[in-house]
Amino acid sequence: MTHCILVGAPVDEGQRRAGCLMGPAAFRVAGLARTLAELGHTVEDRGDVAPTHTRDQTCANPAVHHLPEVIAWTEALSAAASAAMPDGLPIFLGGDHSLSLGTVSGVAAHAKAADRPLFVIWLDAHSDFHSVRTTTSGNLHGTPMAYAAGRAGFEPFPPFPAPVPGENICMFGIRSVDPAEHASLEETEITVNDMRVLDELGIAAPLRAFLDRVRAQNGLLHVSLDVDFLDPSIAPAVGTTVPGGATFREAHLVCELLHESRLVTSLDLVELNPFLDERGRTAKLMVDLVGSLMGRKVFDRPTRSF
Ligand code: 4U7
Ligand code: MN
Ligand code: MN
Ligand code: MN
Repeated sequence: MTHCILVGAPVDEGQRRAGCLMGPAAFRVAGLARTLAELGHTVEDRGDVAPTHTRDQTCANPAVHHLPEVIAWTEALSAAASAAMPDGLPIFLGGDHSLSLGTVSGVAAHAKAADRPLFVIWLDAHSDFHSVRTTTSGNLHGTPMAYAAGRAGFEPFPPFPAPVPGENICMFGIRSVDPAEHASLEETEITVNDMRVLDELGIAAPLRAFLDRVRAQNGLLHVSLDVDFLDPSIAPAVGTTVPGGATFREAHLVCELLHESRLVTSLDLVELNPFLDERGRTAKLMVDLVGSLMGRKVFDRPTRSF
């Protein structure tokens, strides 16, 4: 039994297609709390975070938009995340992926205080490895993984509390990487399991290998699930569709293995744009995946020793 803490993060300013702000409401309507309760967990809904004030920040890259708003969200969500961590397993309901600038900050601050290493699993079509300087779209939802890794070029943002070492970061589902992200990723130890890797090896072997490392180091594990990790044919409610994504079964297997590991300590659900959904199917699929991540299974398997 886990104490699950729902934290709404209706962030829309990290990209240009309005609608992600309705995400937290859609997750609630799709039955997230009920799904968790039916699995035997306790659920506490802390409502939606709201940034209190914006300051007049600027940066040298003219493409960047909504910078003060995204910084204000980062500060508010970082505080909400570090406050929730000691109390249970926070599930952050997005909101676009710029919310992870804040959630991973707060989780990293908590990990530092607890003197435990932080590991991050990034389930996404994109690597989100731009800095504020390199982004050409100016959409800050393309930057959070670089911020958490301590990459340079985030000057207007608060310094990241405890950068996550590259060896502690593992990406899955990647199939859209911009040249500047590519160059920068090459200089890191981050494991990028792109779709080619998943096609050849399947998702289980590389995921287990990473989970083994988290366990060996008694790490905290943050999982960030972007809707576009999934193939757009099963998850249409997203602004940045990229063909060739994870299938229904692959996504469920990831979640089942994550549950079996018992290692996950925080979770982002991001980029759901309910305005683009078809009768709530994407919201329902995401809730279903959380169900698998939190213990729903058809049969008990003898737990494989990791
Ligand atoms: B998401 C992109 F150019 N790289 O920077 C950019 F392809 O959170 C996409 O993963 C970013 O959905 C996608 O705008 C951010 C683009
Ligand atoms: Mn993303
Ligand atoms: Mn993405
Ligand atoms: Mn997106």
